[in-house]
Amino acid sequence: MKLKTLFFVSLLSCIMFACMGNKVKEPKPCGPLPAERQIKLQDMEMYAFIHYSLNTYTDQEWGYGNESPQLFNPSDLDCRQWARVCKQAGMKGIILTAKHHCGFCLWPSAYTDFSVKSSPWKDGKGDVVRELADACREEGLKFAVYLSPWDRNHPQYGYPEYIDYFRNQLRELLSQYGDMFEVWFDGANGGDGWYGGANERRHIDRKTYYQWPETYKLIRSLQPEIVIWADVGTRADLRWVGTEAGYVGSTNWSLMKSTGDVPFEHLHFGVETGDIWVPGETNTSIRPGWFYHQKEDNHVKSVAKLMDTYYKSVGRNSTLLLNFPVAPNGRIHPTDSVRGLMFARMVESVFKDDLAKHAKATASNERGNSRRYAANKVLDGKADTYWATDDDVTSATLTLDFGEPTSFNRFVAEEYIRLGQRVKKFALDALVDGQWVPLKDQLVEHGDGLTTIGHRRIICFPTVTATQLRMTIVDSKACPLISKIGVYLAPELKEEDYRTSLKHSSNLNIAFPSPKTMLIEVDPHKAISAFRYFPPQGTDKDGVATHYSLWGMLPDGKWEKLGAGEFSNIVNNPIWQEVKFSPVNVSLLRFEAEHLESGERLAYDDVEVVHSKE
Ligand code: FUL
Repeated sequence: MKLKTLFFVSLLSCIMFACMGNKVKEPKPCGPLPAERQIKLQDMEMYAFIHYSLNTYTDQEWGYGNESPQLFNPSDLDCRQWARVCKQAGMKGIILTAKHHCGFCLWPSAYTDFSVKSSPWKDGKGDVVRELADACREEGLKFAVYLSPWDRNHPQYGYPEYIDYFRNQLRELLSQYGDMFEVWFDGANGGDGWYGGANERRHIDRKTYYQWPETYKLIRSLQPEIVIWADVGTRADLRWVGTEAGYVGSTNWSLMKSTGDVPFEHLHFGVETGDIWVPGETNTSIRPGWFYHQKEDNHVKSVAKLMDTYYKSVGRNSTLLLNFPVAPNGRIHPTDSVRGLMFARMVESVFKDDLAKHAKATASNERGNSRRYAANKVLDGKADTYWATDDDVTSATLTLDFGEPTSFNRFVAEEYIRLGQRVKKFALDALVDGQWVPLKDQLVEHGDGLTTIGHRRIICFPTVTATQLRMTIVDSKACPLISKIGVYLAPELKEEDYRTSLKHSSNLNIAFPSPKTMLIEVDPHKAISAFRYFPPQGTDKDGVATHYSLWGMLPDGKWEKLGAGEFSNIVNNPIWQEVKFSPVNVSLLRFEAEHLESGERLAYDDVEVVHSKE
């Protein structure tokens, strides 16, 4: 009799316990939520950009729109090589510049002759978009296109008729080449150009001219799952992070405001109180420029630099869009290809062995004391399970006990973002020889501690040997939901590995007779053939020359104009700029800033004069 009672009591408590687990309510969503297409994109983590156009043949970053299609004649164009290179670099898809600002189309558009149709390549019968779309499918990569809204070739750019042209081209691209994962609308808009021979400056209102809401409807009707990228205040799915240097803010909310201006701070850090879900995409090039330039063959980013970029993009709740330029022969340069491969190997080796896997996880609070939301859910490798606290608990600790002294220097955390991005601030401590030691993010620019997590946050710190690791959620918008914690030991990279060998040092005599004029003393006995300008590298753009003229003083004391023009894209990508001219002997160079991005005074980080035999 007694045994029977005991049996029923324990059965009852088992049932009650199980019911309790099931009865614990799922946390409520918090703030704006991601759409399925946005989650899929963030899960891709890294994908490639390919910049290729007439610029490849004119050695420019921005074509003016009057370049001859005859220049497009690659001897060895091989889209399969591009796809292989990108795949082995760990990229999950490729976005191709189907049309850059010069207006030249890499596909035979029915709406213009300014395309591969008019080039000698394959007797005008080729289609780069088709070849790359096929190559991507063969390699198991996703495919997407960049279609520049700004078109410096089109006669009607700036007028309403151009919008029909733009939409017709979009329709062609989005209906003839299969599924696309993203569509990229560059923000460089309006300015001077050829415009069918008008050779003038055309201004547009970035917010209204393109009628984005209508265009978005068209896109969604053609490709419902596509992710729309933009850098303006439109209701896009994905946002620019405000710089092309390869990093997003260490605080990075996947939220934006649906109305109002979009200042740099919003792009770079997201908006904690935002009302729409728009995660950041960090775009940068494996070389200084977006297009191929032979003079950059020795400036391909090092593996250390690429790892730094990875930590500051994928490791900061962003995706990484890494550009591989195609060389004039129609292939990705071997240096870029090998560097990409080494980068992927490094990412793989850092993250292959998760030291947290065999640790024991405990937490200061587990939602409803339920197993479903227990601390060990952060270690089960499943994306749809998570550790959660009770609704009213927005600060809590989660501790990993390794059981023995363990060395590590990387920490990974992921939030269950399907129910919103929540964590505002957290801290990490390691138990070293019985003492709790705080761990700081080595890569954070401002010392404001550890803030957001989102899709994935990676924290890098010098190697510690500890028996336990404690994550303290200091503040969260609602109960925190953490789906993964990982701990790794990466090879330490030395400080010098981070340098990109971009900075030259000159010892020229320089004077400023007026705020926008720079005079440089030159040896008149040595002919020179180029001048190089390295703009200021800080975040404010004061003093950056976007347009210039360059003059040389001849032996008779007269000034000769050696060049004039614009430094394309210098504001977003402040790399070395080169002005080439026929060899000449001069005693002085006069560099005039015809237009400054902001400020009143021409600024520079370095300048160089190239002697004609260099
Ligand atoms: C910029 C453009 O102006 C560059 O040429 C490049 O395409 C880059 C990805 O976006 O804003």
